[in-house]
Amino acid sequence: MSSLNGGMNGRIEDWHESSSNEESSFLSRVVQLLRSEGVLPGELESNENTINCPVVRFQHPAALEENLQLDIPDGGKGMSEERLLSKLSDIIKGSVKTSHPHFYNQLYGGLDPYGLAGAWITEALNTNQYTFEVAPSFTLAEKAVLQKCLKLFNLPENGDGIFAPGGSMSNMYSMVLARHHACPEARAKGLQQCPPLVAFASQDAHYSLRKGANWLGIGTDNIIGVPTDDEGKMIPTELEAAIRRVKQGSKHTNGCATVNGTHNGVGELCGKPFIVVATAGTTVLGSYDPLEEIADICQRYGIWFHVDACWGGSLILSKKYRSLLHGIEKADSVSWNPHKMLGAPLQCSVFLVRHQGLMHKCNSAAATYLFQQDKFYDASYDTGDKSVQCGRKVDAFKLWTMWAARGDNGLSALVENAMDCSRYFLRLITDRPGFRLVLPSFECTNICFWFIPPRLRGLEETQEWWDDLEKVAPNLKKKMILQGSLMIGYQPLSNKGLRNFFRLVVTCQPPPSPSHMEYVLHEIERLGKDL
Ligand code: ABU
Repeated sequence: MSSLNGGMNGRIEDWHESSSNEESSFLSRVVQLLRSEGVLPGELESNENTINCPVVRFQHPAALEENLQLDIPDGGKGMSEERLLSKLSDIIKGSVKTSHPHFYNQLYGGLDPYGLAGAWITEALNTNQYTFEVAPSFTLAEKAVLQKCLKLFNLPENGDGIFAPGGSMSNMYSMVLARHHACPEARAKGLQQCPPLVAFASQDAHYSLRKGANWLGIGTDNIIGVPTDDEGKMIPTELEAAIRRVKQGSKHTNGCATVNGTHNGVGELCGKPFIVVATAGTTVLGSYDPLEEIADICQRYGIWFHVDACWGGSLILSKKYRSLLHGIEKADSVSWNPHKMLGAPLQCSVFLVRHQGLMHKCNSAAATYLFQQDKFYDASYDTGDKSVQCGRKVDAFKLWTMWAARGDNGLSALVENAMDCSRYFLRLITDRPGFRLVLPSFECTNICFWFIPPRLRGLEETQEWWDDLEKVAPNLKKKMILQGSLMIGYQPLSNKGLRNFFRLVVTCQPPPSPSHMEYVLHEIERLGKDL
């Protein structure tokens, strides 16, 4: 094998033949490399507790940059296959193994092997989801899986939906549809045709709403952060009071509203309430807003009701836990990320809406070079015009493959196993010396806690004590990362006055077990005992 660099001597046919052989052998070697580096699902564990690869081999950015040497020289012929494979091996070694059983750092983790198969197929076919013409099978797969999702969330079967590039975009779809619902003139004439539009979400809601308010010209100050209770759930009476205040154009009397701890700088709060976003599974505490009550308020005031179920929506797959999402069937729109708890390959985010045709009305641009209405087939299968995107990946097929392979029961069993393991961890740390829960109980699979090292136990909890404890999580995290033995996230929650605490996120893949949970406990104690 000479190189991958396209050196062309002799006949073009010979070059084609030799380069396609080289490329296919290269692809096989890449798969072998992924396997040997423990990246592919199931490769990491030889048995329950023997893990043959660290979660991360951390290098500081400058050192990693120096070691990887990723600059591509100008001109030149390109690397030999051997050199490129060695470079790829270094890149993989320098990456976090998010499918490692001890990766609990984010609201995603692990990789469903069937989802990966779906992703590989779509990447290999390399098409665009915008028209039936170029994505016939995938258009139908998206239709089928959206139908299944509408049914799952008990939304009308003649509803609509789309796969979006991440939960933030799914939430933004809800905002643009709600804006269209409240003020259809905005689409053509701009926001100056509308009264000031005001959105409501809990103080613990996701930051994408602020980004959406900026992008859509709503203005971030026009999002009211509705207070949450001690468990992180939106308080319906506070929501209703805020809606009334805005409708009456009165002053916001109890200071400035905040969303996720960020000061909104709200002054005059007069305008038209156009959307309420409830959260089913908040980012940090995993709390579920009371959807039924919020739905009723939205109905009473004629406001669009969106449920951000990006994180916690997967619990609807389980008969045992779906009651947490009661009321979601009344939503105007829902977002749900199978790439989070379920382990669908990133990204896989579903946006669902109960109103047939509204996405098209709101988003259509009718490009005549893509969406010709005189096509020889049923052009209603060209779904791209209801999207804000032109180029769109075939994310639906990843979920289709997983769901087809596992069925409702298989997905439900995975979700229940993740819940069981998170409950087991909760039991392990409840009342255990050195551990303190942030909430008395948790609804989802994220468990939040402080670790109190031995030297800080049994002391009066003064301001200084908390100043000290606040440094424990980042220091312990540093040890985890440098040893590569575990990854768990930490954060403060300033709107609740909570200082740095850990958030352990249990996901469905690779299926966690009680011994994984025991490992986490012992690893925290081992790394934290001298802090
Ligand atoms: N979309 C929020 C996810 C952030 C996290 O993984 O914690």
